[in-house]
Amino acid sequence: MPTPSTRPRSVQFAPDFAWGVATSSYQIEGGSSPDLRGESVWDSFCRKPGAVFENHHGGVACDHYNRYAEDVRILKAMGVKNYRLSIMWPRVMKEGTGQVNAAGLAFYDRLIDCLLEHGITPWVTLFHWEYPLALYNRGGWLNRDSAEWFGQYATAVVERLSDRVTNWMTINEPQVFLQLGHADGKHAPGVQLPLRETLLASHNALRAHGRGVQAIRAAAKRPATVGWAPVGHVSYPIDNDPANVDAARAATFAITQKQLWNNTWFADPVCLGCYPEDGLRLYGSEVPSHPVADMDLINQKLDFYGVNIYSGACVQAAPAGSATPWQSVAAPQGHGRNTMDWLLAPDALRYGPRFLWERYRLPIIITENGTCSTDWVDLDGRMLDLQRIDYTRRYLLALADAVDDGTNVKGYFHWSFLDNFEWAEGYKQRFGMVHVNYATQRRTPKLSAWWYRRVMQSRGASLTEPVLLDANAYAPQQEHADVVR
Ligand code: IFM
Repeated sequence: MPTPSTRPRSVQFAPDFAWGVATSSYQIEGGSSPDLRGESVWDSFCRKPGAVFENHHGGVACDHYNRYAEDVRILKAMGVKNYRLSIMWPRVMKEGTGQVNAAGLAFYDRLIDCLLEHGITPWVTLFHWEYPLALYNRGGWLNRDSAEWFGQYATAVVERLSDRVTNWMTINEPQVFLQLGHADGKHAPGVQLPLRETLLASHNALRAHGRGVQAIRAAAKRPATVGWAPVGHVSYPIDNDPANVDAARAATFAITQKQLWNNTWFADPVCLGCYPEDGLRLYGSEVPSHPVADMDLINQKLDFYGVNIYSGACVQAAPAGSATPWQSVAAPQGHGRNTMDWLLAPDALRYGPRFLWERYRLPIIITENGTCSTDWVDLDGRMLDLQRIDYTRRYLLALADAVDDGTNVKGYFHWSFLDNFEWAEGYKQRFGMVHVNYATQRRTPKLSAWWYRRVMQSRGASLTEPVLLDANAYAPQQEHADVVR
């Protein structure tokens, strides 16, 4: 552990590979006064004392609502050509359904126009966890109408933006908002429902995904490229011995526990039109019955499989007669971990995309990958985030291995562009390539921002070069001056 990767001696991603960075609305926008938008479950969750680290909330966050033009200039200086953002449902419809909030859609209009003026292609996610509070009070994801409510919202967004936006994602990380939010109570809405109800909520969220795809295809003014962005829950092999690779594949697609941290309970219905047999057996009578037509709704044709991969679990083939064909391989003592305690596991980005491509035959886009730290700007005004660079370099080299293995990977979005509100961790964890001082809202691109610029410009070729410690080596000094006020 981990696999001594067969690193290619030279790396070169395809010319049409989509390089980018990602954010989400509540995590960066601010602009939260009642005249600007309605409330989501995250607004109310953050008001619960102790729910979020030091009672932080996203009321102001990075003030991107007011500073988006400056942020787009930074994206441009970083050489970013693709930007994944999300739309906040209660900003578009304060009550979640019915009347459209003109000010809300106008904000996304301005943002999209600004991106396009700077030569940056928007990739838009419709749901990154801000479920409208008004609809939560009507049953939330437990209410079957959720799918239709989401469809109406999606239609309003697509009607307005699809003359300029062609890349769409429906829902982000259903495993997280359903398991952490509805079973563990650690994310909004902060409830601990029994398995039967979390499975019902999951089923309705999947129906909403399907309804969202339909809405995008029906309302799009230009040909739409549609995907989603679930968590990639990856097991990877200790080495590339075929028996260990088979074991890792089996572990990646298994459901072994009565909770939602898995791939197939979500991806099989979306991509194959059925719930997986092992999940049906394990969850048993807890699985809510549903009309057959629900699967047709969920199983809409997608153009890509977006996936968010940060870490993974190392496995090897188990001895014959074991309960499962794989067994865990413990990380060596002191193995790299980030400040969220997530294990460094670059080979998750080699084998995760490969296994998903093999099973679902949809082009893969890494819609999120990155790491956190507790960065601060040094006395010389620099932010030398060498661990983020090394993490990203290792993962991108592993992704290059995936491509060499024959995996159809079409893009990579680093999480995140800006430091931002990291949900229950508040502002403690910093995932950005650009540091944000939340007291002054000053942005300081970290060394990783300039390093990544060179990676994107060289289509990955620079990944095999040693890392330089001077931002000027990656971007002309004037460009730093332009974005650092
Ligand atoms: O910040 C989150 C993001 O909202 C969803 N994916 C994981 C990121 C890091 O935890």
